[in-house]
Amino acid sequence: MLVKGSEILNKAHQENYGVGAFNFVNVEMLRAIFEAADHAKSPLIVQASEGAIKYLGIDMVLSLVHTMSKRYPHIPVALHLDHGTSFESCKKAVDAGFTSVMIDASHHPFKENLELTKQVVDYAHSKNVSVEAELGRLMGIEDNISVDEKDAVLVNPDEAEEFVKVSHVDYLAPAIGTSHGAFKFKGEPKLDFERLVEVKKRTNIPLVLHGASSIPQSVRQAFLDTGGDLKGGKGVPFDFITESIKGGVNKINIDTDLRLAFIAQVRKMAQENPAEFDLRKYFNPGIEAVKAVIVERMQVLGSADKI
Ligand code: TD4
Ligand code: CA
Ligand code: ZN
Repeated sequence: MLVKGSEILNKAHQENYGVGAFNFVNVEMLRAIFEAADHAKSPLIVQASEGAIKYLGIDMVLSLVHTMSKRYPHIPVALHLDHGTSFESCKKAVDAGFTSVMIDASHHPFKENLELTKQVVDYAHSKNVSVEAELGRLMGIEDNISVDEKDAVLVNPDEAEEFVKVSHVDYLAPAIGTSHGAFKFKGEPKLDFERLVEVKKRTNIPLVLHGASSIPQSVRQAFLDTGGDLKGGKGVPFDFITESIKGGVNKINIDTDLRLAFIAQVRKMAQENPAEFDLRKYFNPGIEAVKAVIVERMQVLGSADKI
């Protein structure tokens, strides 16, 4: 059943577990995500970026998600706009039937971020839709980064407290050292958990971890085995994910792991069966691989067996 985002995340916040927010750009990814949630008996957040909406068309996004949520009526699912860049973009998603939107104005000065977030919250709440906002920059941090540099890119807990109080935003993504994609950390993975705990204490709402793909060994190996190039890429280790959830994170954004897992299977099929041109033979192994990644992750997050 399609529900508003805060219905899923407030429960996770009260009971201290994480819910995966998985990006999709096609039927195959969306099927894998729903089939995994069904298997793991987990609540679910599916999210579309503005790029995904451009690729599929917003009408297609809605009809795919409606179809899948009817197919699995026992799964509580929220449809979320990932990294909305403007009021108009968020309004379009709300009007189309999304049940959660993110306004990402974190690159603006604090006051402007707050004003824009407030505007989105006012509109979204009038339509019973939840809102996520972001504070700080998504950027890897290193061991030798100075306190001043850290303060410039990571969330400021005082600001977080004021931001949540004034904006009435439903959940907040505080920058604590992650970034998108496969190249999150130059050296060893490092996150500012102290800052996270402080933000949770001051805000007491569900928090969001962006850039939360882990690139576990199985995903890395499958990608490399088929000739993929990951260079020095690495993800957020599972024990960091667990630690983040302990520190108050409830929404965990995962895209890169799904992309890597899917593409490895497509590439494998192409290499092993050069005469094959039935699309389904390429995509079915991709769906199965993505499903396995998600089922395992739902266990790590603690959302498995919650429905
Ligand atoms: O918000 N996200 C997903 C970002 C998706 C970007 O999509 P476009 O290419 O369409 O812009 C995350 O936080 C995912 O983090 P990850 O660690 O999986 O990269
Ligand atoms: Ca941002
Ligand atoms: Zn993100």
